[in-house]
Amino acid sequence: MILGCLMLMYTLPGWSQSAPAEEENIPYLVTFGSNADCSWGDDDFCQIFFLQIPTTQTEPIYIRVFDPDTGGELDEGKGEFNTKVRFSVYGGNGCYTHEDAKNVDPVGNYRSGNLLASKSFGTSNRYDNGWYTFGPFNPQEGEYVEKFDGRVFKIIAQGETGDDGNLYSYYLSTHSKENREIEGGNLFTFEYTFRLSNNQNNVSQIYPYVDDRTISIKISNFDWDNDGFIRIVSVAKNGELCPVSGEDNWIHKEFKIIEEERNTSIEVQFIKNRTQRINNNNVVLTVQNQYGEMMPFFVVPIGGIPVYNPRIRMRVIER
Ligand SMILES: [Ca+2]
Ligand SMILES: [Ca+2]
Ligand SMILES: [Ca+2]
Repeated sequence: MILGCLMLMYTLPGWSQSAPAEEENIPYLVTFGSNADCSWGDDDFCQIFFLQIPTTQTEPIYIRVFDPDTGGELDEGKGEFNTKVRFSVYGGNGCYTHEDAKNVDPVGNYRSGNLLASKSFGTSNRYDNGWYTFGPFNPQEGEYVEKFDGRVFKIIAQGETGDDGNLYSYYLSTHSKENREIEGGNLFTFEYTFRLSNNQNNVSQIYPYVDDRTISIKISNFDWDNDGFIRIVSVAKNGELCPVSGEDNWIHKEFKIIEEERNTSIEVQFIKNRTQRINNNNVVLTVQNQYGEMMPFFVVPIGGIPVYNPRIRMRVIER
């Protein structure tokens, strides 16, 4: 498989295997309790990440969750903290390949596969500013996926009760008490729900992967709250602007994809509003191809960070 080879070849040594990745410059993931108001920035109170483990990894793996409870200084309270969020780890057949697992909305059998571990975290603060570790898991417990030449696990964060925002992050590790990268490992999602920095000079970026069947992409963003700009960078796009959503609504924009952009990552940049300070801004982002299939965001960008090439752009104009 060409795709499999590409995905193996282009793992970036030293890039952090956390979600969000340090290099994405995004402070935290966010999932709200099930009674929250969507206008706070989470459209469905559910976040699904996949963990990609290369076949070369035979030692046990761990998925570590930073600040899994809701109630400390990081988290976003509405009135008193009363929120519970459950984290569940899945492996086995269908955990990734079942189509409901790749859907943007948590409907149908998105909890597909074998449930390997599950824990609900409330407001206790026992893990405030600290780590909870799921595992060890034998890599063989993941679902084998040929195009990754590896196995895939899934972790679902689901708001159970309450109306507060749980901020947290993940680290894929070879160690139960430390963050140690898995060589060639990666994490990806089809719907990225995260907190933007409060720093007005901040630029964050995430990296959807454009496969060889893609001729156009539709980028959707939710509850951007007019916080600056969203720009697209690729080998052929030099910061094309994506329209942004306001409060509690989705905005969509389609972009054509040319041959040179296939089998590369594109960069979606988030540039904070420099004139008006927007604090505690939670947003959701998805990318679909022309078939309406969701496209994955990898925390370690496949093929590396895309660099705009004016010659490719010129060839597009000449065509
Ligand atoms: Ca509350
Ligand atoms: Ca938290
Ligand atoms: Ca928002």
